[in-house]
Amino acid sequence: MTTSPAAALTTVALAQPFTDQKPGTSGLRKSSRQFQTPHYLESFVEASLRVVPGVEGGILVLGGDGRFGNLAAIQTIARMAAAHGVARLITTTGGILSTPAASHLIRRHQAVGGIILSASHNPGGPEGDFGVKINGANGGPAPESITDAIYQATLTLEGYRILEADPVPLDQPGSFQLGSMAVEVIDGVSDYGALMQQLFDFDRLAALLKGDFRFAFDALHAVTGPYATQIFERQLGAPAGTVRNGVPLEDFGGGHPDPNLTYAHDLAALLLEGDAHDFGAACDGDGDRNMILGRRCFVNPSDSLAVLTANATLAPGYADGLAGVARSMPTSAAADVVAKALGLPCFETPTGWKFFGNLLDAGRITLCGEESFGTGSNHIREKDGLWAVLFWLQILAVRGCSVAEVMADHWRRYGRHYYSRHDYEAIESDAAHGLYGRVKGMLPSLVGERFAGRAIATADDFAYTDPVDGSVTQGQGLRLLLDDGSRVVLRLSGTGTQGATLRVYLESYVPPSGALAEDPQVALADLITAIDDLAQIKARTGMERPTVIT
Ligand code: VG1
Ligand code: CO
Repeated sequence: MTTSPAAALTTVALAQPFTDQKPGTSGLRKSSRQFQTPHYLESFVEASLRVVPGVEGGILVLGGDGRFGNLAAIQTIARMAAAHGVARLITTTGGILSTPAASHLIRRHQAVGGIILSASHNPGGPEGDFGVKINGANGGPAPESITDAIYQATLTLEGYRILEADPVPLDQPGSFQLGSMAVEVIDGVSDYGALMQQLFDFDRLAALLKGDFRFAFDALHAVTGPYATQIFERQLGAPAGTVRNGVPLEDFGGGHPDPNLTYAHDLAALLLEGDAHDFGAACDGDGDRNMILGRRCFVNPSDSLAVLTANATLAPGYADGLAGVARSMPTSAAADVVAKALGLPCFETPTGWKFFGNLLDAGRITLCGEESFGTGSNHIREKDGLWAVLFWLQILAVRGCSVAEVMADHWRRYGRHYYSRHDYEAIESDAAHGLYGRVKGMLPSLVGERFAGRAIATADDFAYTDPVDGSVTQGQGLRLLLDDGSRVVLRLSGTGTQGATLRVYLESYVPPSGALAEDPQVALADLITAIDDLAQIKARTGMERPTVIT
């Protein structure tokens, strides 16, 4: 054990508080440039350390996705944690810690919470984005009561406390002392691999991956590289090279670490335009998202949640069945249909993983997911990219069929929810809010009106009452529910950092007897045209087409 010499406690005064540190859908996310502003990171961390219960004398988990700014921020936060009386700080070699692995560490070590440095799927580097996410003792994203209190604290912050000390070496595991705080540097990968081994049948998966099944995993030069290499190649014996772009880079190799058809185009092309692979998957910057591809087959994330729900008992960790499922409001109702058939409770929450926390803690759900490539379960309190990939491998191994066959069989049984999300990114902020405000104002007059050949049955701004603690969250998205069960939802993103991002969610259900093999953009064409007419999207954004279509 080494003791850092010259450890002295300092209070740094702020000339004035920062007024823009309100966390969005998932933590505080800003440009790297903004985070380089002197005292900017420290302000948000100080507020968080004051607000999160139990920090003094407690255990804290700290790590990030390896992007530009990660290592420097870890050193700063470690010294601040020491100044706030944290008893033990758990951090990782190279500062590499995925969001799901952080959630697991918090729970395993009964920490009071964790600080995860990531702007998730946003690009990194000096010209990219940085972010800070605060998680609570259950391992999940802090609820709004906490993030609101943190924001309030930043608004009146007079200064912050920090220990002056040498940096903690992060190049290998070890134990250190920072003032009176113990620092443990651990390998962030092994605990997570062990957890996965409890949930899935690794012998069966190894047999699949060592056989002639061809799998390509793209880590997009983000945090899952070391985890995927450890689990797929070392633990399960997949051929070397199965994991692509597996070395985390500060700027993700200049890419956009967002596992969708636009930003993970190399993998998408490999699976959708070629026949050399049976299965493809990718995760995002911080490892909580997943994209699933089969040979010439893209699995929509809403469908993925439904398939996992329908096949859950094939995985050892879920062999006893599920307590219930939940999905975020804009996620398609594909999982609802499965839940109904299985007699399971099904919940609809606002966008953002923090809203699943209470349901998971109360044991009311086992699986949950979002249309934005997020799927997870009660094994932790975050969505979990590699978990979802392993779950799919488990299903394919047990059923012995292709991804396309799993999907076709699923739709034949439950019907198909044609679904797409159209994102209009980096719109000028006033234009986006003008568009959104106008539709919001129109809602009361829309009920009963015609829309894409159907009638509008409900038009509202989604509000949610948490069934566990009764808290109410309003303003979560404009919904047009049509009389045939189709719907269109509009939301403004809470994670973007440039201008505003409008998300348009489109959904239409076809029963098992209907046409199940259409192109979703064709099946949804009338809804796409109708919402553009109603919301004047092209005219008001000046954009001919969405930036990203999922
Ligand atoms: C987006 C997604 C949302 C997700 C959030 C955080 O939020 O739509 O479903 O929970 O990102 O994801 P928004 O407000 O931009 O729509 V992340 O992966 O991996 O921090
Ligand atoms: Co993420």
